[in-house]
Amino acid sequence: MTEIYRASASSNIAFLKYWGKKDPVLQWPANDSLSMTLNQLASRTTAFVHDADDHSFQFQGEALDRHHPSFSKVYKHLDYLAKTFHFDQKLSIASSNSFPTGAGIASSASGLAALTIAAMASWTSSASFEDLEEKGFSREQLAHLSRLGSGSAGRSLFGGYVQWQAGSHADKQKILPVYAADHWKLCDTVALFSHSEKSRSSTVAHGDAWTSILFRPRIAGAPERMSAMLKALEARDLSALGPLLETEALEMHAVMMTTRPPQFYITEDAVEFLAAFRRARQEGRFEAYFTIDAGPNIHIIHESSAELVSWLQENFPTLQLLHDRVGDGPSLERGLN
Ligand code: 2P0
Repeated sequence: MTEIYRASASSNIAFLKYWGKKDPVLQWPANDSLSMTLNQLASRTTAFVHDADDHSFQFQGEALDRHHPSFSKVYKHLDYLAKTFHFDQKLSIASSNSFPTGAGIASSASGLAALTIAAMASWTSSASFEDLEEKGFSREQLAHLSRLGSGSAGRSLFGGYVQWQAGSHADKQKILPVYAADHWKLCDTVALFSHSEKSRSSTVAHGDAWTSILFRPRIAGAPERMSAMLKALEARDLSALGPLLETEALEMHAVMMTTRPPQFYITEDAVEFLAAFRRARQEGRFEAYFTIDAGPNIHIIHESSAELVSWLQENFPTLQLLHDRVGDGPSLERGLN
């Protein structure tokens, strides 16, 4: 019998986006970001030590080797962790997502968070987060290790509302929970406009951000927007948070559209949807606000609005929706294989 470690980590939706890096090697972001960890949109990853020459990785049941273009970062991350902490054993990893990969729901966030937890638990024989902490790997340290795999993954190590602070130096970064999930039970209804892989990976596109004339003014304005968002979050004030969410998402996409090469993630049907959505809100049909990540899907943030759901069903009966809400953060358990 082999001990097997099962980790689950949910995706997170950024309210204030991480876009652009001061240092790509140290994963030092250009600005602070703020996100809500989701509940059901998650990656589930198992890991166990195996007697082999290399790690093995399966995604949704398919074995993928270290040269696979979309998954080489998994092996790279395992190599980094093994080298840093002198773990000699090789791991057998299997992972699956509860949502389509590469379609603008941050699959690298949940994926690299769950991978980091499962791998570190496996190497250190830790049955829980408390065990990991006793062995010197606190939740915040795991968040930083996850961030090195993929920036946004760091925020998925905590539930509720999470801030990633860039700090004055790359090693002064902080990832911390700001409010637990029960502070404000916000929902995220995701309107899926594409299931396909992104044309340009986020990691590559992050590097392009500096070529946009809009990027430096964006970075300069981020602290003020962060303060306003934190204030709205503290007061649970959706009518204050909502417009900030929308401006933030549109500003990030304006940066993306003005880089060299320009990057258009938002599709024509999503633009049409947004026009109808804003009109309906103006008419008082519901209170809800959108945000958009590096993909075409629209995330609608609301306080469990039944009016929103009926409006969506009436007006977009064929549109695929994923309903989620703020979640409590990752889990870890140990079993026998
Ligand atoms: C975010 N995104 O804050 C922003 C909003 C997408 C749009 O973080 O290079 O996959 O692995 O650190 O984390 C996507 O970037 O990039 C992202 P890497 P990552 O969620």
